Amino acid sequence: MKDLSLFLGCVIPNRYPGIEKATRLILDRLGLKWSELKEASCCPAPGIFRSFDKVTWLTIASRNIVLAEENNRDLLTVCNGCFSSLLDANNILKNDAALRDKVNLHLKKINKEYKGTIEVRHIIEFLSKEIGAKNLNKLIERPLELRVAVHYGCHLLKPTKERKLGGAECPVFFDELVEATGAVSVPYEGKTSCCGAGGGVRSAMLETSFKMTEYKLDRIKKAGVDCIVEACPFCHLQYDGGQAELAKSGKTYNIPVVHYSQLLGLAFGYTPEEVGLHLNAVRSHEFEDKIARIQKKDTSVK
Ligand code: 9S8
Ligand code: 9S8
Ligand code: COM
Repeated sequence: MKDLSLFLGCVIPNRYPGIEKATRLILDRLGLKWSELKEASCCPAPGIFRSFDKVTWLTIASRNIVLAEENNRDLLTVCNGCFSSLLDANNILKNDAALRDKVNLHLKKINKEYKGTIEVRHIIEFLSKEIGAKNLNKLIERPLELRVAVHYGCHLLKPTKERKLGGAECPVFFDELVEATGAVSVPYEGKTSCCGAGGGVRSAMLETSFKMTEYKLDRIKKAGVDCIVEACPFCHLQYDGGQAELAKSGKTYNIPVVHYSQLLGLAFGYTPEEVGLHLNAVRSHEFEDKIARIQKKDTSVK
């Protein structure tokens, strides 16, 4: 396995820097060899660029991939959209010589060349395949007694043929990692449906996108959970910012939204502030008190 280049994308640095902090903390704690990918651009966002112009999408994506190739590192994403864009671009460019030539003509103008020497990973599939839920569980210091609604997000699962993660209808790999922290993944209706943000829906049809979010939040609320856990900052933004928006028209949910990097950070004993939960629009003191109580109780095996 190669060392890792961490690809942050746009939403984390601009909106939820706490997710970046949490990711740095957990990668170090896991003893992984990683560094941030310098000079990266937008992946670019798959729902927008890929839908409009294939060669432009592939060229921008390939530049990011080449930056990692130059360091001989695999790309690690912490966003479903970035994973989708970079993984699909990498697969296409590895297998389609004609498109590879087209893209390389553009890259030549900035003295770069796509070679196809690295892999694109997502934090959830990486932890699931390279460490495994059982091993991860052994590293947990503060088992989190929480009821959690896991949101996979579309791009982590689909298209299933390329993701190779065991199907999109009843996936378990993310739930297993969540349960490795001591939490319980609570089933709910519509679990694998979209949060409402992706595919340009949030940008083009904000109202429709919030209707989809409301659909999810109603069902998540019914399940009675302490928080939502996702692994995509765009889903994070949609659930967190979306609740703040919906509250303006009198719909309050007050369900904290937690990226998996933050959840694992909490289970490693980092405080809610250290993993950046205070940067969410929706803050629940009940939730933060619960985490504080869990963290005071020393349950680590001596
Ligand atoms: S980069 Fe630019 S808009 Fe975003 S966060 Fe994830 S998908 Fe890739
Ligand atoms: S779900 Fe549907 S397209 Fe997506 S992955 Fe993240 S944002 Fe939420
Ligand atoms: C969603 C990314 S994670 S995009 O809006 O489909 O590009």
